[in-house]
Amino acid sequence: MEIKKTQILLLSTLLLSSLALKILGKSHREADHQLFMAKLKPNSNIDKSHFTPFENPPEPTQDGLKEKDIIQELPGQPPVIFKQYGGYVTINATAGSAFYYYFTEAQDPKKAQDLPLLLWLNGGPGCSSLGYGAMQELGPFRLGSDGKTLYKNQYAWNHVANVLFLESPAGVGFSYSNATSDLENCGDTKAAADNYIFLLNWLERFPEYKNRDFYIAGESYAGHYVPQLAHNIIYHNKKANKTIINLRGILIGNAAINDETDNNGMIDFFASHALISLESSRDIHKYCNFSADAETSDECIKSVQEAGNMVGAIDIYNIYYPMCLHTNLTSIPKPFSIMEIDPCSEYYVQSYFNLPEVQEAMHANFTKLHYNWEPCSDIKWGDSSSTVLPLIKDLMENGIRVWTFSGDVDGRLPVTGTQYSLETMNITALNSWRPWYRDGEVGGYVQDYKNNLTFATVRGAGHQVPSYKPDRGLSLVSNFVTGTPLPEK
Ligand SMILES: *[C@@H]1O[C@H](CO)[C@@H](O)[C@H](O)[C@H]1NC(C)=O
Ligand SMILES: *[C@@H]1O[C@H](CO)[C@@H](O)[C@H](O)[C@H]1NC(C)=O
Ligand SMILES: *[C@@H]1O[C@H](CO)[C@@H](O)[C@H](O)[C@H]1NC(C)=O
Ligand SMILES: *[C@@H]1O[C@H](CO)[C@@H](O)[C@H](O)[C@H]1NC(C)=O
Ligand SMILES: *[C@@H]1O[C@H](CO)[C@@H](O)[C@H](O)[C@H]1NC(C)=O
Ligand SMILES: *[C@@H]1O[C@H](CO)[C@@H](O)[C@H](O)[C@H]1NC(C)=O
Ligand SMILES: *[C@@H]1O[C@H](CO)[C@@H](O)[C@H](O)[C@H]1NC(C)=O
Ligand SMILES: CC(=O)N[C@H]1CO[C@H](CO)[C@@H](O)[C@@H]1O
Repeated sequence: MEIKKTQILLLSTLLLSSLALKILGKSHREADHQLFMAKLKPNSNIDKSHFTPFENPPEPTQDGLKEKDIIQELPGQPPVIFKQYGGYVTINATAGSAFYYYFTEAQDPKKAQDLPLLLWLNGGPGCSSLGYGAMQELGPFRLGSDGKTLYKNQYAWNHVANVLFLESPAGVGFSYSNATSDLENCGDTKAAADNYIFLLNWLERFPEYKNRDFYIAGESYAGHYVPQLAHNIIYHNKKANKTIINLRGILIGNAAINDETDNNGMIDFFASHALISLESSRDIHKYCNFSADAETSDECIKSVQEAGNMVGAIDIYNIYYPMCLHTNLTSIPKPFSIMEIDPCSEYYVQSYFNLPEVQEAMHANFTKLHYNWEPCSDIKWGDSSSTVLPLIKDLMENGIRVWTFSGDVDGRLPVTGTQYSLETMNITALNSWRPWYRDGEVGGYVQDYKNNLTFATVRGAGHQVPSYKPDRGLSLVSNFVTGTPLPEK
């Protein structure tokens, strides 16, 4: 393994500066930091080679009943007319592993049978799609500061799709394994294999979705999960010479897709947003080489340390947003606005999912796990490709729609990194960079490339785009699933 002290220091100093507060459970900030640390440490034994699909998925079985998974009502929720389901799908009966899913059918029940199926994955690795995606980003409800009251999210993505949230891999949220080896030995390859097995079995339980147009979406480290799962799907469809899963497209936001350009993009974003000095970024570029197997010089380490000291205690996941300074729940919920997510939301969510009545209503944790539900969990990560760009290219060549988007005030996996990554793919633009609109304002900028790749920014959004700009996020996904251009005015 190569020496990558640069990035260790970079990430420890820059990222942890945003961790002024210690959270009860692990937050996405820590999970994200931890993998990068581990991945870059000399002798980490993390395999960074290219992803390979797995070969022999077990025959899917229907080990549960859809009707038993119906969630009558989540504690504290306002009335809704769409159906919600939650429950477990066995992944490996020998190991005793099962994944928890939460499924929200389309808001308009009359449209549910015509709208596509969309799977949402959060990153980390180790972070919960229930805790982030469903409850703080694109799900139908958001939580109040009392940790009990749910509010409607009128920009929920189930306005345009039937949305499936999956806690993955085993050990994340309510998903578990009875074999401790599963928790000590995960990584990109196993996560993608288990996610594929999950889908095969879930579709047995919900057979009406078997031939439905299917999309996979996610953010952050799901920049690995999404193309890798998509790759498994395409691989097995081809191998069987039939459509086992009708994958039509992937949508990834502020996504980790190519270590070298992701890191260079982060430094340039810091500099161009005046979080570090220009001199500091010039030094880093002069002394550091972030490519997969470059050596690290002392000058590089020094320049990175200096940059780290400059950034200070901000949330680099949304560089202009307030930090969470008071983490306590309130007995009466604070005034709620869907347009301004409360920066302490993850504390409210953490409290909510640990309530026994919530777990019961959601059919979660019936095995009485011996640890609490956390927004992100410790999963030991053994393999993490240095790039997923070849997988993305392969998906495009197989006619899969690929949209990648960037909330443009995220400093962690910023718009610059994604632009650099796309540049290295040597793909051909079909049109020029243009603004797109929502409610008379520029929602962001967009450009289309040959073979169904679209790159869009979301103006003013941080790392979790639907949290910060829910209306613009809904525009994005609705044009994505219909395969139509973002509005030109
Ligand atoms: C299921 O788990 C067992 C025991 O941990 C393991 O030997 C086997 O390879 C797993 N099967 C699959 C398909 O992952
Ligand atoms: C895991 O173990 C518990 C307790 O023995 C059991 O109830 C559960 O069914 C097991 N999970 C799986 C997926 O086999
Ligand atoms: C794949 O299936 C199609 C029709 O379903 C058939 O024409 C073709 O020969 C099959 N290809 C292989 C390699 O089996
Ligand atoms: C960075 O390191 C890689 C691998 O050692 C090397 O191929 C590349 O030329 C270096 N880049 C620069 C700008 O020196
Ligand atoms: C938060 O809760 C803790 C423990 O209950 C308490 O000690 C502390 O005073 C509270 N802080 C605020 C700002 O209410
Ligand atoms: C599961 O339930 C047990 C017993 O109620 C509880 O102690 C534990 O925190 C719960 N764990 C999760 C992950 O929900
Ligand atoms: C980039 O694409 C062009 C046109 O498709 C091709 O001629 C060129 O060789 C490619 N370059 C690389 C580095 O792949
Ligand atoms: C669905 C879709 O947009 N398909 C397009 C994918 O890209 C090819 C080549 O650019 C087009 O011919 C398809 O129409």
